[in-house]
Amino acid sequence: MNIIPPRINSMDKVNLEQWRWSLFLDLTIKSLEDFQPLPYYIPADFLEKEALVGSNDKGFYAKTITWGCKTKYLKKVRAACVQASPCASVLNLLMMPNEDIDLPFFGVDLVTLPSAHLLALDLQPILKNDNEHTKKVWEKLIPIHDKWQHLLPKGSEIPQEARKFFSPGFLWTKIPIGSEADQLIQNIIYPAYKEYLSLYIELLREATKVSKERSKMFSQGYQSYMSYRSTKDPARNMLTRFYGKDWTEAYIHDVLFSV
Ligand code: DBV
Repeated sequence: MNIIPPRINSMDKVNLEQWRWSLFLDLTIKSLEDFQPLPYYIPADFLEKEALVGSNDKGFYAKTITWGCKTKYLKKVRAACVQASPCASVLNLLMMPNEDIDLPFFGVDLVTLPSAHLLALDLQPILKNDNEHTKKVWEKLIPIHDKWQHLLPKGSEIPQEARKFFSPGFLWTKIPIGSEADQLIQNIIYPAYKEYLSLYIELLREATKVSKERSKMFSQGYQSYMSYRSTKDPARNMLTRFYGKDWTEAYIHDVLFSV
């Protein structure tokens, strides 16, 4: 019998049967290897969580694993990996730079639901109206976005109040479940992901420290982003259904979007 030991460290392997997004996470972890990644503390109840949802004969297991690391310039990289067949398969990834470094967030939401895939990729600005922060990123990001977005169905409208957290290079699509979707994920989403990630890694290599004054401004943008993500987390209902309110609120506020 193949017994998998419990995860005790945020960088321990993610073993999730049937999980759709392994290639994406593996590539991400590999891309960070050059930056001497280190684990950081995540309480055991969030490193790995499993629950039986519903009654025994009609129920299913919902498992969530959190992978995380930090590097010199990234105070936190964390991946929330959810497998709850037949309900959901999710990779939600966020790379958070130190506040005294001029870098955007790397934000990813790859979500498979029973009827559709919702797929989001972005290099999200910390301060959208700060030209010095955004220009050098957008110059390189927008061509990548334009290369792939037109090959995908459109996603739903993003609410007005949320737009300040997205870049003009936000790749966003909703694709009905089926073999065509599998092709699009393999032939469009995966190569697009590779290019978004490579750009982020290139920016990370070139990243520089900012002045104390700019760092203060970044801190404010940071707080505002985290507060938006934690208040509006679209996974809240799903996670509450799986694991209850207390676990979910602690996960969202203290693990996923804590500053
Ligand atoms: N979204 C999260 C986290 C998740 C997660 C931490 C742990 O921020 C999953 C899991 N996203 C998730 C789920 C759904 C969505 C939807 C389960 C489906 C919710 C449902 O239909 O019940 C992108 N994700 C969405 C939506 C958007 C995004 C716009 C649709 C919301 C809606 O229509 O109600 N999330 C959003 C985004 C980033 C992101 C742009 C960053 C790139 O992470």
